[in-house]
Amino acid sequence: MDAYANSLKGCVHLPDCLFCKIVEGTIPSRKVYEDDLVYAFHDIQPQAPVHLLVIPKKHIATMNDCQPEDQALLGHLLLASKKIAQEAGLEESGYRLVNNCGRDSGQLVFHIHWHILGGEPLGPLNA
Ligand code: DGP
Repeated sequence: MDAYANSLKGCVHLPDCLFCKIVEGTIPSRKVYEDDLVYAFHDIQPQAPVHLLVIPKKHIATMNDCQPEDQALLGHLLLASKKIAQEAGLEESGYRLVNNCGRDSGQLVFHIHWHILGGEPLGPLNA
């Protein structure tokens, strides 16, 4: 992971990407977690009592744009999501981890992200 983190140093953020701006701090956010590779913050339009977004600092637009070299980053992000959910008090009750990919999924922000949703029973996905 150190080698991967080093490879991301100097990683260019896209000037027009909302979530790159949040990582850089030029757009404010309510941060809940940060490490070398990952940033997490409260969603501005919560769909559940707890609604957090977990993003890689590296700009990747969608799941379709992930490459084999992103394997370590994606694994790291999922394990960070577990820790973030635990710290949000969701470990016992459970939570939903959602990635929207592309137009039909409803993806609005094209910087890959995972929603952590919880804090109440969420119901079936197709409800
Ligand atoms: P998606 O539809 O999967 O692309 O979800 C994008 C989410 O991003 C959506 O739930 C609302 C959230 N969002 C959009 N703009 C902002 C913002 O400026 N700040 C924060 N914290 N969240 C945002």
